Amino acid sequence: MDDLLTPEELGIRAAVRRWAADRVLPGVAEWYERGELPVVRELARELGSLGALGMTLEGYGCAGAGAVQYGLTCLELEAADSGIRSLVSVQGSLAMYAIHRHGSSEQRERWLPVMAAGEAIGCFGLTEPDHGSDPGSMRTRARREGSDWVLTGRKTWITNAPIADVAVVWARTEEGIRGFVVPTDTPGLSAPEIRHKWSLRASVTGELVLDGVRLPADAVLPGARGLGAPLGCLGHARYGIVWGAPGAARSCLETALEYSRTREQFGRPIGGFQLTQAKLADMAVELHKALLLALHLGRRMEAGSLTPEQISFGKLNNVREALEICRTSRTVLGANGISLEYPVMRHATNLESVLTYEGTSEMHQLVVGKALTGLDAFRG
Ligand code: TGC
Ligand code: FAD
Repeated sequence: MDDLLTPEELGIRAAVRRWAADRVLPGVAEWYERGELPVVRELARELGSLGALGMTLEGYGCAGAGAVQYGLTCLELEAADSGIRSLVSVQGSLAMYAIHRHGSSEQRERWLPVMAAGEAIGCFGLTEPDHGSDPGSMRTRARREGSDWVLTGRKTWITNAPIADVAVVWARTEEGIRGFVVPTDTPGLSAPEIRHKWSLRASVTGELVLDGVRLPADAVLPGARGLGAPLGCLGHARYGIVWGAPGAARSCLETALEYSRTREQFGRPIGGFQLTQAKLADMAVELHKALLLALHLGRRMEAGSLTPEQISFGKLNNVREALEICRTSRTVLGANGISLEYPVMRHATNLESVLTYEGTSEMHQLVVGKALTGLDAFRG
């Protein structure tokens, strides 16, 4: 694929890979085991210096990079750990993207420069305890009191919520679904952490509990009206996952390949057995197909012609195949495959979340199914 990338794209890929090798790989297994991301603020600032936060956005201290440069960044971050790519996706593609696309100039000036620098962390609250795949049925409400807005409800499974400085919260109003920019120190807002996860353990996840959170009139995102607004932000984040998931798969395949050359059974390296080679060959084929698909979608995004259905096609294929590669790599490592001394099981368990968040694989099958048949099957 390198022949299809520009020198600038190759340079960004190399810089992010170096950063991840220096700053993530040495600590990530321990963070994962502890179920913590203790250095998250430091990492966020460093990612800001790399230009990785709100990377494709223009102005406000953002890098204004191309879609493929952003994709390669996601690839290299997820090759280290999906949790780090998640941090960047939620900050840049969800929270910053929502403010950049739908915010007032005051909201942009207030939040985007500090978020691009990694000085402030954002989160994006769409999912609710009773409404995940079907966010259009959300119950969180924003009602007017004089010129103020008062928000009541509960969001759950929100990446970064417990450490966020600002939350983009989606709520039902008399005018339909609207988005709100909520500083997390606003009275009535709390963000308890969700613990005991067996996936994305090096990522902070929590709830957003909104108990009569009073906000001034200018907290609403003026440009966001209807469910299409949050779903449009999801398109951008899903695109990042199309690139990121093959990064996790690449790390697993590289590990399995190296292991197959050195691990001996029955007097020879296991890589010398045809059954192992069939696994390695199939994994390499699927990985490179996924990368070429990501690149194709990236070029379409740069040309302004990428559709939501094509993003669903990419997310469905690339996460599903990446997870399969991680699971197959696990078998190549035998018992060592389940150890944290190798990255394989960590990536495999991470991808179980990636398969579910940003739209489950079933939702993306239904989006593609609707595009093929013209029939909407979301409601039976
Ligand atoms: P539907 O009637 O189809 O659409 C409502 C309006 O939205 C528009 N639209 C989109 N716009 C932009 N991009 C998309 N992908 C869009 N999909 C739909 C649509 O045109 C319509 O606009 P308008 O103007 O006509 O009103 O809505 P529906 O209720 O039937 O639902 C469709 C469905 C199921 C595809 C949608 O609800 C969906 O995508 N559900 C999945 C929910 C989801 O992905 N949640 C993710 C939460 S965030 C997250 O997981 C972050 S993890 C981050 C990390 O750590 O990396
Ligand atoms: P449900 O919607 O209850 O689905 C359960 C099962 O039913 C799935 O297999 C689903 O595909 C299937 N199903 C549902 N409807 C249909 C149908 N019509 N036809 C066929 N099958 C169907 N959300 C945010 O808003 N912000 C975040 O930052 C965020 N971060 C997350 C981080 C992690 C680690 C995780 C795990 C989740 C995160 N989420 C976030 C939530 C995520 O987006 C939701 O989990 C996801 O959208 C699915 O919703 P659900 O879990 O409620 O599953």
